[in-house]
Amino acid sequence: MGSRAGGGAGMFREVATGDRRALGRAITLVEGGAAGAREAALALDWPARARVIALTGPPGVGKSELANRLAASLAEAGRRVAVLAVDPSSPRTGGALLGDRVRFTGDPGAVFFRSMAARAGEAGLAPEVPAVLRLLAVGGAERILLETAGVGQGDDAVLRLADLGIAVTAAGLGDGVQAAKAGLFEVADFVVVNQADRPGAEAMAASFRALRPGPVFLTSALEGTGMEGLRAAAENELEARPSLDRSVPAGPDAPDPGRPGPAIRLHHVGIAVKDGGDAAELWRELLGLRETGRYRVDEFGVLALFLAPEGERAPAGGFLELLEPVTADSPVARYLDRRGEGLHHVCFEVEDIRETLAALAARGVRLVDREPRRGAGGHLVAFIHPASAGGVLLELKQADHGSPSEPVRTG
Ligand SMILES: Nc1nc2c(ncn2[C@@H]2O[C@H](COP(=O)(O)OP(=O)(O)OP(=O)(O)O)[C@@H](O)[C@H]2O)c(=O)[nH]1
Ligand SMILES: [Mg+2]
Repeated sequence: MGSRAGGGAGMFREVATGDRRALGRAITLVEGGAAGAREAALALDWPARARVIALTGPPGVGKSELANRLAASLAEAGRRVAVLAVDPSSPRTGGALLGDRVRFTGDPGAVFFRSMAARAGEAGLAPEVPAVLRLLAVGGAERILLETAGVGQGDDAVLRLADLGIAVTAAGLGDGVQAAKAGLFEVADFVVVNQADRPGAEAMAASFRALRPGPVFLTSALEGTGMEGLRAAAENELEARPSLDRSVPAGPDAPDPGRPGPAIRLHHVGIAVKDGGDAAELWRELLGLRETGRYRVDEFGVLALFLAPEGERAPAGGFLELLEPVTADSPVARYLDRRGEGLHHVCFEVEDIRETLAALAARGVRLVDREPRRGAGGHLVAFIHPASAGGVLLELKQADHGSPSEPVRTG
């Protein structure tokens, strides 16, 4: 595939030779908003060898330190590495390769470090980030570590730029697990509990393991422990999964592939089960379905496990949802008592759940919920009575148009 806009290769010809000063200058041009620079960088072809690992999480948990350690570990394993820290509080390194604490015995030329100011008050990522990533990739990096801070809305945007998303938190961060429920820690591929040298790290890692299906790592970036395991797992995961399709640039400038969505689509089929783990194993053996997320939904007294075909994190054809009751008065517990395991409900996503409920009520449809309730992942859902739906318990869910790469956190 050739460059989409002729200027890209020309303006940044030297970057592709691996010349670091040329790379530094190119990034400065993009960062400074030089005319045509961002477009030219975005027009460069993404080299297939280059993969992006995002490190994101609350301020001060040790992301920079961890990025340095991981970069050193990758470089010692023979990778060419770039670190891009998008962070106002990142120390200006003045060209230093790695933080002082990191003793690095590999080829000093193997790591390129760059920090970029995050624009104050701007939600999400600076629009320059996708262009700078492309320059780093063209400049020869095989692994690009992208560090960003934050826990609020829009943080998961960074995960859409990455082949592998790592959410970092730290022991002793009191509300860490609470914040995790908000989303970032659910959608990240890996969770790292850093500062394992401090009390409470093990317990925190255990709570994350209970909360999410993906791997959870304990590290001390200060002492350098846990790094080899993290590096090896990251490399394995990158090997196992296909590269992001970067033929269309992602990021703030990219068209949102989730909008506009269809007015209505099948989201999942719910199955009542006695034991979610056993049922997940059954479906894995039967059809190779994999768990993409699990949620304790107190509103309904259930543990909900979402399954999808391997490699699909937001299957267009819908999920399978396994519902295991966790309280005796859960509707699913009553269902199991009466009818045993089996099909429980079908869920469709709709554009505007309140509007749909009002329209159905106006037509005399029997609703279980007149007002939406909070289902798995905090999404708005409502049930329609089987008496009005051909004997099927029907769930409606407010569509959220998550990007295709983002697991849908819902029930
Ligand atoms: N005890 C301990 N301290 C750590 C560890 N990792 C980092 N720190 C310290 O925590 C502080 C913050 O580390 P950074 O790496 O700057 O954290 P950060 O997440 O990048 O912070 P921001 O970029 O400001 O969001 C520093 O003083 C580090 O030395 C660790 O594993 N254990
Ligand atoms: Mg930092």
